[in-house]
Amino acid sequence: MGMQTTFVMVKPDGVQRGLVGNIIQRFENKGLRLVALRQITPSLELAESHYAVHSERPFYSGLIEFITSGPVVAMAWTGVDAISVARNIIGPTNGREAAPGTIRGDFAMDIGHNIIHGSDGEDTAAFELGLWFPEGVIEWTRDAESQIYE
Ligand code: D4T
Repeated sequence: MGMQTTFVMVKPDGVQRGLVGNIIQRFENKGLRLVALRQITPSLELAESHYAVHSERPFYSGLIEFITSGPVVAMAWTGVDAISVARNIIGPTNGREAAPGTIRGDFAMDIGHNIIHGSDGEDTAAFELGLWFPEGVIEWTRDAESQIYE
């Protein structure tokens, strides 16, 4: 158990379907802390770097075409065990098999158009955070009380 920062990205289908707010709400509600946020239409270079691990897979070219098809919302979330916590909020890859209550279980019907990506381990998270947020993330503490009362 320890503090981690994970990379999460709402894919073009999630952005086009207007799910960004609902998705951010789930991570905030859980108690994770948003430490970076960026909307971007990924370049071919960025998409190929992100999915380099899948470059030999049969679905790779379709995946690259999809991820570069429009804006995505890239985020970094911090918390204890944030990588596995985020994966649990997201649900398994195939939306038809994902349990209701997870993002994919609630919104996705397809393995390719599955709304959202989340890093699957510490090495991946470090790589993806560096790739999407080369300028780093924001250091801050969540403290609602000090905002509610002046
Ligand atoms: P990501 O990486 O997007 O969070 O998804 P997962 O971690 O849940 O799934 P993955 O790495 O196995 O797949 C990466 C990405 O490729 C798409 N994909 C996957 C696809 O289009 N067809 C397929 O058969 C598979 C396995 C979906 C997610």
